[in-house]
Amino acid sequence: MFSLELTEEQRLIQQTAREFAETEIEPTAIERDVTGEFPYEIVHKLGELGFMGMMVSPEWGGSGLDTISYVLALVEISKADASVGVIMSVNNSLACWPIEAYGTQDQKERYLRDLATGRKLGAFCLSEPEAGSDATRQHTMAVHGDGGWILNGTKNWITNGTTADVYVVFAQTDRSKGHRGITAFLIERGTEGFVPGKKEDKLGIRSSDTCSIGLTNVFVPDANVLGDIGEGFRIAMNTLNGGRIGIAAQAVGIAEAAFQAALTYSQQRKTFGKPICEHQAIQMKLADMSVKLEAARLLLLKAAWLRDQGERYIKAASHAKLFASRAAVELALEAIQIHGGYGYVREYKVERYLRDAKITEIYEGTSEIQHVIIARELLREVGYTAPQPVSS
Ligand code: COS
Repeated sequence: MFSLELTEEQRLIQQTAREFAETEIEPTAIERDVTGEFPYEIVHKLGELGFMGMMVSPEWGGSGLDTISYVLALVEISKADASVGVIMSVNNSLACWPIEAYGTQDQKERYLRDLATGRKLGAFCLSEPEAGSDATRQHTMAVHGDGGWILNGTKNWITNGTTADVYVVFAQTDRSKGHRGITAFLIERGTEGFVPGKKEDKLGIRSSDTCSIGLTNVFVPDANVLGDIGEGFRIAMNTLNGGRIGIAAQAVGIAEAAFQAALTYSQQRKTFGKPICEHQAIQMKLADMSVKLEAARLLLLKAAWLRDQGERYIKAASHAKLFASRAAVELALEAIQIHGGYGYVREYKVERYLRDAKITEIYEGTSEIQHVIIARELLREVGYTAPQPVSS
């Protein structure tokens, strides 16, 4: 049965993440937002805490924890700095997970151990200039040659793009088979022809590192094919199902930060002779914000719980991502409104929450794609089948 009570271990993880986030991440978040500097030191420490491979088996250097522990930690980290949150989320959900789920023993030995302990950083390369939501339309081609594959193409919007050591890369190996002709590959940084572009200058999550990657005649040995030939799209989709829970956690973290900032400020700021928290207009806002935050948190925990139970969680993950990302944007906007003019300046943090929140409605499947996924799952649950076209 779904329970809201956290175990002793889950509470400890949450507390550890909260303390680390408050002391080591939050104090320098504004500075990183300005400079866009990648938080190497923090990521290194997250690795030491066991937060870079939280669900990976201890056999491979991971912490062997459940999804609930993972999201509890990710909420705390993202609350302090959503840029750090996405770095952690991509390494856990989009790099460690597919390698543990689909990798060979040799691949796990060569890559997973270092990724799970944070000694190395991972990235996930699915999107392309002309294949974002429509992820089956991969233009990157892989052609088999002597002992391996030659890859050519371009990948876009790659988180950890210039800083990662190991990249999970998707390419078309048989165009005639459509999405069943896509294969996943593991590529190491420094491989000849694999060239990360310049770091994107983004609206938010500014200290996370996002770039395009050019692939020109990149040789990938057969030993670095992840999963089976033609299994890539399935790997990508299954990876993103879990990734979306991570992004929902990031969004809940931002929403919580916005809410707390607004609640605190509303008790300090006075207008018309009393703290603004005593004005009904502000109380309405705070009440609405708290409802959305709690609803987002519950959807997040439900998705994580279903995953931990081994149940189908595709719809729940999309519910959580869709709702939490919208809540993060809405709460950040309201937090700015409650701060008035102060909310519009960097020093008061809430404007950063808005800039950081927006991307959660876009990456790992836009909100529009989450609607598509939810509707498909609903129809699947009722056993709907599309009517066959009538032949004339
Ligand atoms: N989980 C597991 N499998 C899934 C899946 C999911 N969420 N969604 C689709 N699949 C499977 C289907 O079952 C189908 O499998 P078969 O090979 O057995 O036929 C296959 O993938 C293709 O599915 P479909 O025909 O439905 O593909 P579509 O092109 O219609 O696209 C969506 C499906 C839109 C759901 C998919 O392309 C998607 O998720 N797009 C967003 C991608 C994304 O998140 N991009 C951001 C990149 S990471 S920043």
